[in-house]
Amino acid sequence: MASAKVTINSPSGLKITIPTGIFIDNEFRPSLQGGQTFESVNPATGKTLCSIARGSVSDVDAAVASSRKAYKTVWGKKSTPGQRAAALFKWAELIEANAQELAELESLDNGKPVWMARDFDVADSAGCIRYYAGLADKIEGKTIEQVEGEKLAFTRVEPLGVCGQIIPWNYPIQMFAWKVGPALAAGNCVVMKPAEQTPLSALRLAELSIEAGFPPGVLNVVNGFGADVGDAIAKHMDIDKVAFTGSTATGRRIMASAAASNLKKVTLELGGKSPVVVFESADLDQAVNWATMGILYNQGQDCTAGSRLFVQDSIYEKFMPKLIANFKAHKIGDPFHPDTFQGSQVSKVQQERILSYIEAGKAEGAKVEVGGGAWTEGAGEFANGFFVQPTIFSGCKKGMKIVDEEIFGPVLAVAKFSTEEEAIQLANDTAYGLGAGVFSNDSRQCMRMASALEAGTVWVNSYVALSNAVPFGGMKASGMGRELGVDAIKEYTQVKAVHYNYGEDLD
Ligand code: TXE
Repeated sequence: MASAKVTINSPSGLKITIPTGIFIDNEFRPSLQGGQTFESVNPATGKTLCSIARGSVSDVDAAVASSRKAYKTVWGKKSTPGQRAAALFKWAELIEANAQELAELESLDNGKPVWMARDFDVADSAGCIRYYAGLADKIEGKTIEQVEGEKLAFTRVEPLGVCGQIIPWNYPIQMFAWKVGPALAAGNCVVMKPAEQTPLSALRLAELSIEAGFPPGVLNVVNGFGADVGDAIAKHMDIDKVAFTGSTATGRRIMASAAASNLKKVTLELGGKSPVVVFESADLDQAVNWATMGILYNQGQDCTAGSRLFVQDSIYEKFMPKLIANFKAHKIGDPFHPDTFQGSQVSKVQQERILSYIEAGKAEGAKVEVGGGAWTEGAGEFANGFFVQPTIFSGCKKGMKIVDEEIFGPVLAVAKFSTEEEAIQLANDTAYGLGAGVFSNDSRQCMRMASALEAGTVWVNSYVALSNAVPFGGMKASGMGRELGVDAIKEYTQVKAVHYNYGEDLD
């Protein structure tokens, strides 16, 4: 059985105490299936961090019943926007007040550098929740004047009800915030399933949500595995919407389960194989810096990772040595060291998956310019961690696995192009459509590219940085629906039309 709380001794000296149970009705409980548990591992050392409750189908049923009750009695139409905003604002404040502890917990569970987790993941998550707190009282319908007779038509924008949310392990706190922020602000109740690789920060966020003042049942968190907890959410007959971020294969399964059960609404944020195009007029040093950040940020475990780089042939020879030097300068290793840019991959499974792609790249004839294997040299106490060297392949072509498939690691595939038309053709030649980058000092060319690139987000002369106010999501096989910005509210509300007759009698 999961103990109620566990204390993790952080390398910084901080003692981090978290609840370990399944979070239902503002309480942490053992799993209904025999109190079963699972372990969470620190990927930087390979050592077990702690053991926590492992949810089952029965726990999902209990969480959904709790959320449905809260929706009908205290949240949804029984709450005011002001109440929802107040709890969200308070939660954001508590997240900021606990930023260092949350960042260390995230780093221990995920492998990313602590400074990155604190200054970006945690800071942006508090900002995201605050953004949606501010939107809670700005959700509006409209009146429609063009109706015949003495009638008025207007729309109400209403919450959906109970939303299931299934998130991945690459940005555990941030994916949590992106999903719950708009859902709760709009009046929905949530059953959240964190990824089994990174279950810990969600437990602390849930604990803080009690202090923030959310009534029991508004937010429930069921940790566990995809095949049972995730699948039960996707198939549930009393969940009104499922929001998912993860692999394209799992996204397909979730959509099929939603269709086969109660036709719940579905939004999907899936994988990518995003292109970055560098034209000859670009500021090369800036393009090198952003392109490096675009693939190495978060150990390359980013759905918008700029994993295909296209460099105009006229600048290729000047560009590549700068890029290689930049990769070599990135410090890899101890996630608690403030100079570390690249920590560990999230798990052994992911490390092995990335290494197998690197081997495929070599076998298929691409040239390794830098990196090309696991990082072990000088690893010291991190020798059993799941690190991968920042790797660049040149001479990459369509048909190679490293060009066609999402690697989700610090591996960049580089190719040359000569004309703008060719760059557009190469960039769009993928099933995915999540992100794209263009570097050029020709503003007309930048605008042409922003229009031509088939991606939900196009960065011009930058890469990877997002804003809570700007919609984010995929075209093509990268998914459907948008997160962040006002657009995300639309994904958590439904429009009801009201025809109001104030004078026309029927004889
Ligand atoms: O993903 P999964 P995995 C990509 C990336 C990575 C690959 C595999 O390429 O290498 O996916 O990662 C839950 N029903 N991305 O296997 O399986 C699971 O428990 C319902 C890109 O970890 O998609 C977890 O909570 N849920 C991505 C979540 O889905 C299920 C981020 C994601 O896991 C389920 C992560 C099921 N049948 C991986 N099976 C991005 N877009 O950012 C699993 N899950």
